[in-house]
Amino acid sequence: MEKLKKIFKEKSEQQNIKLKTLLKEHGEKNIGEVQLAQIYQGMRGITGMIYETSLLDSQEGIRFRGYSIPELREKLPKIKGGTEPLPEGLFYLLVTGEIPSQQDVEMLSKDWFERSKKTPKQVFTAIDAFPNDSHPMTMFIAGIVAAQPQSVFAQKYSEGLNKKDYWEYVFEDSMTLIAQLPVIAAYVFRKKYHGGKKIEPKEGLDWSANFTKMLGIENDGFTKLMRLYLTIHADHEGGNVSAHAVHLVGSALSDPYLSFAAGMAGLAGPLHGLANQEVIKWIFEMQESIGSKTPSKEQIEEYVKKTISEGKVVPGYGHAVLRKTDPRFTAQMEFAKEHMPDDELVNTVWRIYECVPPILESLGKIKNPWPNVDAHSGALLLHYGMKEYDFYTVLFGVSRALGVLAAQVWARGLGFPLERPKSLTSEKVFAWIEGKEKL
Ligand code: CMX
Repeated sequence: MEKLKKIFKEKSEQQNIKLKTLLKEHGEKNIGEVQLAQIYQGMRGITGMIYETSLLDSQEGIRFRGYSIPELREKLPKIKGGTEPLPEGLFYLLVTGEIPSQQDVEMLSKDWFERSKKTPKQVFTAIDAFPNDSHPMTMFIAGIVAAQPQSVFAQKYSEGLNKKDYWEYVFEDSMTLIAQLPVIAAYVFRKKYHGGKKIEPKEGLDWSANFTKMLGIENDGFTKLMRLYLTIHADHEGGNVSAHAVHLVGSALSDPYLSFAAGMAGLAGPLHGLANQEVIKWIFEMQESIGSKTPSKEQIEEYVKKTISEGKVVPGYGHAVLRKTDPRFTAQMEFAKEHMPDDELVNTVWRIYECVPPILESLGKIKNPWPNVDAHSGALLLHYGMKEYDFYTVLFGVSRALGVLAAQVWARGLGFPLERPKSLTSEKVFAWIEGKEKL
């Protein structure tokens, strides 16, 4: 791992020098105005932080270090004879800004395998302590928190750590946590649905292949899907709930275990990562209500209208920043067209895609009627036999670690301070509007 650290050290030192000059020469420039409505509406459109690993364009979608998803599917290393990128390569790219070689990703697979074997025992005890009807995200977060006592950052900080060295121990913790997350996630799966029968990882497998092995779903197609899935869910710039929560909590110098657990608590919300389970639940409810596994366009349209009339959202549609079909949806659709074009549920997802946008658009209030990443993923997972849909957000969480923890290493490398924006009360706002008080 010395190579990765060496590249990061050089790059972050150069970036630190550039940023000092930038702030000295341009620090007083305005980059936007904040309207009163925006602070009441979830801070939409307010640019308020630097997050180095990815950038979201509302029309084009996500770019990881400047690369789009189709570009990464082509450029990132794959296993021999493989078609999908290895998520190890994405992590390398996010940390260094460089496309890794085959050898670089193999080094990461090996390093993560070694670290995965050292998952602390209390992780399993903590997960075991939950009743089986607990949500998998709750158990997953508990497992992450139970792994925290091994934090090197927390240990070194308590001994007295120079701020220049923060990044190195945050990197160390991030590597260990990423390596152990598939173990934690797989154990949640085995405990909740398979009587707690744990499956050990195997030397020589990549991160995704070991994950599917530990889940107990050993199928080449599923592993191929996981490599794509774990790559495309990794990062979506800094303002989404999970990334922002990790960024915020990390800014208090809480270690990567604690800050990542905070991010996962955010991902577990139905308007964010839980939407992938909600999509499948909604489709199953629709099939049941209609009495058909293959509802027609007209039947879907009617059900969509019913959902909206009941004051509910159509899960998997809409986005706070994107204004076009999510390229993560498109990547999954392309995968499905290649590997399962005749799957009934996948075809239903595609029919829903034809029906939902015009209906949402006709409401006249929704800013993005197009599908997001969560609209497609469940149908792919079900195709390979993963029917336990309340587990889907855990898969999202395992992937998200790659982005938010790479970003955390950068945040500490660049010495970002405690995040602490100003808030107001409505009383203060009214007094300001009436000219009685200044803001
Ligand atoms: N179905 C029905 N109504 C929707 C909707 C949807 N899918 N998406 C937005 N709307 C409604 C909003 O509830 C809001 O209604 P009110 O004015 O009555 O409150 C109105 O349209 C305007 O919302 P918006 O500005 O277009 O969207 P926001 O930025 O406020 O919210 C999001 C974005 C994702 C929370 C929202 O689109 C949504 O709830 N989608 C469904 C849940 C989902 O798929 N979430 C996953 C997002 C991706 C991820 O993070 O994983």
